[in-house]
Amino acid sequence: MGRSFSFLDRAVTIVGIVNVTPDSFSDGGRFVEHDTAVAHALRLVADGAHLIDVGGESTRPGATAVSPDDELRRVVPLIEDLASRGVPVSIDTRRPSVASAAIGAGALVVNDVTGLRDPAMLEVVVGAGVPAIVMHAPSADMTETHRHSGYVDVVAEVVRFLGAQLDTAREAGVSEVVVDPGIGFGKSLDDNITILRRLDEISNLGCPILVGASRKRFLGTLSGVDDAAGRDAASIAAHLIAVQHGAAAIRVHDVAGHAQALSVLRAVDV
Ligand code: PMM
Repeated sequence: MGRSFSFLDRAVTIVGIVNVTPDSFSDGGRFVEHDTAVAHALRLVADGAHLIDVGGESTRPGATAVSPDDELRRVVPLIEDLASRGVPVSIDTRRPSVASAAIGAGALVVNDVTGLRDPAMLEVVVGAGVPAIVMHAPSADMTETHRHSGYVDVVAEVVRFLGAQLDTAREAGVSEVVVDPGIGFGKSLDDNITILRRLDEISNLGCPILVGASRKRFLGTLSGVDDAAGRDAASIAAHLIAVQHGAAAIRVHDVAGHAQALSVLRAVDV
């Protein structure tokens, strides 16, 4: 189709989240049905999303495992539908087979929460010539990741991991890499705060940074809001801080709220 996506085309890329999982922690699995998911994605685009991140497997602590076939069944028809409407889509998956099918269906970006650890995933990304979001998680195994605690220096560890994955990706020929510190993935409240505070240190890697804090548990702890869907104001605060510290992309549920907040930031903070 000749379409492509680059994170370098605008100052801040707003990535809108569409989870087609029955157990997503933050939107309660409301978007499992195809038409509902399409309508929601189109709403996010109308609200100002530049990219729609489609995921078919929840990575939250204790989430039920999804078979590759189920993951494919959830994401492929949705991506086909969105791509046919000209909506730029990223695929949020850890599985090379799902990434490959999603690209075949029209996805323009691969978002891998295991940070391209799997050589087969690297091969898919290089073969398709698409940008990759490379996220830090302490382990490729999500149960292990959520059990992890205790960094000597969380930012140093995130920079070390992302730097190594970035070198590997560049050597393999990945066209564009976006790095992501993986807020909430095997990180304590203090770790998440430290990452936001010291995000500038990740900029030294010399590629765009994506931050995904939207509705996450640490924002519930900080704000006292138990219901994830009620944490949009806290999410906006976290993402504005991230942008001021160098983030070039934010992954969010409430696109309209973030677009509104960014318009103010853009006017004041050049
Ligand atoms: N967080 C979640 C899922 N995928 N991808 C990236 N790149 N960064 C993130 O922080 C991230 C992600 C979990 O949150 P969700 O259940 O709200 O999607």
